[in-house]
Amino acid sequence: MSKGKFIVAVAALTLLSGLALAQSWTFMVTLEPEVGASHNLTMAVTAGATDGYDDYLDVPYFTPPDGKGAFFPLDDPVHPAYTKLSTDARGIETTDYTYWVMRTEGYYGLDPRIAVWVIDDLPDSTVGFFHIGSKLVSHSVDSVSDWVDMATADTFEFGPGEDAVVRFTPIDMVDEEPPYICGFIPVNGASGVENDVNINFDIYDNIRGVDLSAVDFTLWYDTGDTIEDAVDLISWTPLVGGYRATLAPPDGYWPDTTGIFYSVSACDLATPPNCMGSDSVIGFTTTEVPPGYRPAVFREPQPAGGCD
Ligand SMILES: [Ca+2]
Ligand SMILES: [Ca+2]
Repeated sequence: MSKGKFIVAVAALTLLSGLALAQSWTFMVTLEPEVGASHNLTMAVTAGATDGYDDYLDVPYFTPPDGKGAFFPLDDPVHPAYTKLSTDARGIETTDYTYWVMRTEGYYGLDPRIAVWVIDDLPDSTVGFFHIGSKLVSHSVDSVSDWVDMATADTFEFGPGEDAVVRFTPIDMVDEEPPYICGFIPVNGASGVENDVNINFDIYDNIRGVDLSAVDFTLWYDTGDTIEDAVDLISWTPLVGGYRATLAPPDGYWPDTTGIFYSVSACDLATPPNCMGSDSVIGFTTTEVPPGYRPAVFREPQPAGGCD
């Protein structure tokens, strides 16, 4: 290897390790199950760690003689000896939430348990965001209904019989933009549109994706007729980052010389969802078809359907 290539290789390795380090972090939460009792639990993200037990990265927790403590529950069939951790390291995940469940044991008082942390110790916001909530011990993390932003408070109360749960949202998952719609065919305001053309449009959403179950679609004619349940007549074709909608005339042909209108809006799959602020309203007018005559097929040049 020439000296120049070597320097480039070293620079590339340094850059890569810097990126990996940027995503490695530890963060400690202290559980206080009753006045005067405190137990530190450390969550970590680092390359090479897994959801299971990792030698040298996870730290096992063993219940002390008095039976009072706190731990991260672990269910790892490969390492059945370890069911409780005091440091719980996970791998670097950029496209999904990571949850840490924190559980106390040996405390039977009815007062709330308290989780405490230092806001300044939270990993940099360029890494992601942290929320805390609670759930019944027997329930899954999906049952957490309220999440508190850990950058805005430094304590959290949870009840006897409950776990505290920390949720980490990697920065790549943060999505605050609603979907957008484009690629309308026929184009808005078109006239003389043949009576058998399909309606097409594209819905895109960056990051989390379009929630097809939340698409709001209404179809009506300038005769005053509204087509019931028209959204159910749409077929959806997946695109990169979205979907293409195709809607054939509900009765085979659009009515002649009629204004056809539809409105559409959508939300994404973020929690809470980002929804379009207003509906897109599109209209076109169909051509007249003399009885017994179908015009030769001639279509106006249409946009390809992209959004650029
Ligand atoms: Ca682990
Ligand atoms: Ca979005």
